[in-house]
Amino acid sequence: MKKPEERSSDNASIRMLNHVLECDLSTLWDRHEGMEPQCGFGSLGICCRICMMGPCRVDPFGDGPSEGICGATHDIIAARNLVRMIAAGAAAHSDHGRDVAHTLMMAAEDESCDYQVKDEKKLGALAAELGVETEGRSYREIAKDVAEIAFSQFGQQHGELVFTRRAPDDQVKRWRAAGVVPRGVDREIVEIMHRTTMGVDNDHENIMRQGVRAALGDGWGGSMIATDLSDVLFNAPVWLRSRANLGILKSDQVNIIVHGHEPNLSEMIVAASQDRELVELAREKGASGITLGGICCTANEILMRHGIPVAGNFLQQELALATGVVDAMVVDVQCVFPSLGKLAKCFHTEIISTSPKAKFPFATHVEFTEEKAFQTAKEIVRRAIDKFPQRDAASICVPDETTPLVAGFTAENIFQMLGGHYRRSYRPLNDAIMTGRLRGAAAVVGCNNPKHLHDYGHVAMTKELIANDVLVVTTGCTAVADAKAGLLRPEAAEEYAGAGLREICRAVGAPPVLHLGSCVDISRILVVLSNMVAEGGLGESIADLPVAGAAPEWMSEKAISIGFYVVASGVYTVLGTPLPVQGAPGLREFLTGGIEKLYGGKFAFEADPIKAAHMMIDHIDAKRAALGLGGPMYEVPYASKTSEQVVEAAG
Ligand code: NFS
Ligand code: SF4
Repeated sequence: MKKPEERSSDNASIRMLNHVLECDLSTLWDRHEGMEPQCGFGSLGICCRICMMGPCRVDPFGDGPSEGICGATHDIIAARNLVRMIAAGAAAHSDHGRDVAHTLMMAAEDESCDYQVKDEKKLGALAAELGVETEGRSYREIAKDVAEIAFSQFGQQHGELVFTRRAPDDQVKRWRAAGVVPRGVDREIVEIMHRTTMGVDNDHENIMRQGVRAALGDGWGGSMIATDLSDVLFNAPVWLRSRANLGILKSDQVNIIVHGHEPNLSEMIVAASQDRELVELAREKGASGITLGGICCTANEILMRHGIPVAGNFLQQELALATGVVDAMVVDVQCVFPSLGKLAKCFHTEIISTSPKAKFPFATHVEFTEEKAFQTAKEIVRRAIDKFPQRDAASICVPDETTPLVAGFTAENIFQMLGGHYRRSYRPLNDAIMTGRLRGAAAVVGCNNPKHLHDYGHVAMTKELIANDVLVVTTGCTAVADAKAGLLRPEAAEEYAGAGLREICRAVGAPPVLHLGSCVDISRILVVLSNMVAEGGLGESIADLPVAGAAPEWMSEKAISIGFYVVASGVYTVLGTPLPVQGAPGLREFLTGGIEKLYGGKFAFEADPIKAAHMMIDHIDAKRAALGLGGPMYEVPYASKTSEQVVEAAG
């Protein structure tokens, strides 16, 4: 069995892993080790369960069967499996977006609704973009029209998703040429399911085309709607300070963890946890107050908008329970382990499921409806308070670790930061890249996965990039990993960044790693990239920018959908675990090579985060060279081969 230090690189998690060992509790790491060796056919993507003539598996070495019973080859089998994963990921993000659109509609129609439009400025900007009449109309009327347009994007049968207009013309031209501009969010997902059923689409490149189309419908559709409408309802984030890691839990307070994804629920729990009457009730039960913390992307949602501290990321969900001080863990949808209920039985903790879409073993179900949102949120908080006196003092173990952080960056406020108060445009950012003060920018995002040392990939890669004057933007569980490692503090620039990035961070007081929110907020990154192209001087499309992306520890189907919309938007993207295409040589070649001709981006696979960071920097330098830009302004630790070419190109 692996030692705690071989499972996690995060001190609080190591402490908790020692504690669970002492208490003889099992976690996903034990289950992961018990699963080894994992199925080779599945890992390589060459097991097919699409019809019941099978299941079939084809031989990766050429000794056994080279075709399924129907004649499907390695490439066909792997491509069908992969696009079905895209369909699931895109569906998850988009259903989240649909729920937010539903809430906006309710807020618009019902004055007494618990949700109301909080950010009228963002609503106005969206209305203008979508061509909604604002003159002489109430914000409710405007919100109704905006929600109606958002709804229409899901079921639309033809045309182009409205937010694809945000992309640079050159990128849209590529999509049109390839026939992948998404028509409707749902339509593209359904078409994947049709095309991958037995005996339909049997050309791996053509199958991938539909995968790209559905993924673009996620990034420039479902996820973008989720982000923009959440901003309208709950306020666009502003930079703020908070803290991260399990040490935010307080032994003398009622601790509630919200875990999952949709802000509809978590926003109301935030309000309920601050309700006077409930705080008073907590005091009556002997607690000194109520602490709320988040896990997974819901953590990022309430961090970004309220500064609520983050308890941890994906692989810490069981460890949080093992502290013995969590009175209730409230879950909605996505990334929630079905193991939680059983583990919680060893403690006083109540697991409360809330979504009709997601029920869990040994959990109490308190159904959350938008119509009775605040009332239900209060009931949930009350349940947590009632649990507080039942804690078992002997089983409590709360690690001290918490790290301060700065979060709350958006496509709208990022340029304010980089431009300062007097230059509110993307010009300073582009100029910094053009002069080489910044070598480029990178997005490091995604999950945790027990196949990798917990958090190590995120943190090591991020440090290597900023040391080389690459500005990093982050979301999701990477953002939480970077926060815990102290990389979201402005001081991190002094400690870890190269001279160029350090200068910029000093001038504006920003951290070298910018937290842009949850995973649906990767749509913010798409907008940032489009704005950089529009600002001028860095080429005609996103594919020309000296930028790269990575998901060092990804695990979710959602991450696959993200990977595809990012690659199809022109970004070179390095994944820590390969896509399940390693047993399908033609498909693998296409995704790591040929796909670039169509969209400008492609995939690479590299488990070592430092090597992966260097691949990203090589790519950034090659893009600089292609733009005729010189090398980095200051000396950097990693000089890519391309850097010499960059210097030559600049004469
Ligand atoms: Ni993203 Fe968020 Fe985390 Fe991965 Fe899960 S929480 S939507 S999928 S594990 S980054
Ligand atoms: Fe086998 Fe073909 Fe059926 Fe897949 S679709 S299970 S390869 S027969």
